[in-house]
Amino acid sequence: MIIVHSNLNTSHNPAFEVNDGQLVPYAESADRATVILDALREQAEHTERSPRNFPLRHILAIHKKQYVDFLRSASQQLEQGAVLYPSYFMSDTYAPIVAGTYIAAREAANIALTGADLLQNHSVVYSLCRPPGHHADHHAMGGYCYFNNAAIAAQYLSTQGRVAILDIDFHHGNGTQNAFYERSDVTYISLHADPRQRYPYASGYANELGHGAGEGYTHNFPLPLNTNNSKYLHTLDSALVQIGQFAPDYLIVSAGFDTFCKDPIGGFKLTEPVYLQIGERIANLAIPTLIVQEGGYNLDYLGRLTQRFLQGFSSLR
Ligand code: SP5
Ligand code: ZN
Repeated sequence: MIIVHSNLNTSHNPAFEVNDGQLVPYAESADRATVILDALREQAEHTERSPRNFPLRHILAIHKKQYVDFLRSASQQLEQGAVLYPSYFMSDTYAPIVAGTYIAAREAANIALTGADLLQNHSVVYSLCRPPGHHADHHAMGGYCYFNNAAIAAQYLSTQGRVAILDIDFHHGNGTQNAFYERSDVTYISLHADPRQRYPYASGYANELGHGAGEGYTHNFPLPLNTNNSKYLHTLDSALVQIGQFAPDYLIVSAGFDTFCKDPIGGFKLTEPVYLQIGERIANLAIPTLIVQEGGYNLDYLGRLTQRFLQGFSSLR
């Protein structure tokens, strides 16, 4: 497997998030990328690549210019250790700005774009993006996300073919859904916790199916808390049927491992071995696939879960 990653992610390092008015340790820590990379380095079969720098216009194709400018200047003006919660361009209390946020978020988008580019020569690529992206909206950061890495890669690939996005993070990818809600050339399909019960609450319902030209090209599969392996795999199969019918040229997987039973902020009951099966079933579609890292917060297991999931794609290599 080709793995695209960068050390620049560590410059984004908020110490806390605000949860119900309380400061709690930031779940989306820089250690996440480290434990994933360490685990993948234990497996001999991977090739590491560094991202190249793509022009800003690829980010501006998904995000409003004023938002991108604000994030850059706000971030660059902060002292080391300072934290900013702006009153605009922010959809919740889970995405504070620190001094290194812009550098890390820009690099995460470059990691996704580099991965997308590598699909010219490889049938599957893993982009180890951090910070994650699927909650980042047209002009708002939120849910640990700043730039929508998967949406930026999808937009980039959509100039060369039809793109399906499969989002298997525990949380609904509201930002990604919004980016393509009125388009028929990019389909968004997501399995996630019932938004009546978990973040992002306001979207991810089964009756959100797209709008205008995009009607019928968004599909949400909300699942109740405590969903187990068999129910999850059964629902995944329905989602994969939708993708097969769309017959995409490219597949982007927004891969979050916060569906794991021991995830500190999740609420499903998936166990370690099932991630191999999830990977295998997706790989069976036999579509050129970019895997983009989203959530997953149990640092003791995150590396192993990523290993198992990527192992499922061995047939595509
Ligand atoms: C990319 C991604 O997975 N974003 C998730 C955003 C979820 N935000 C709400 C989480 C609230 C959990 N608060 C932490 C409590 C620690 N005990
Ligand atoms: Zn998540």
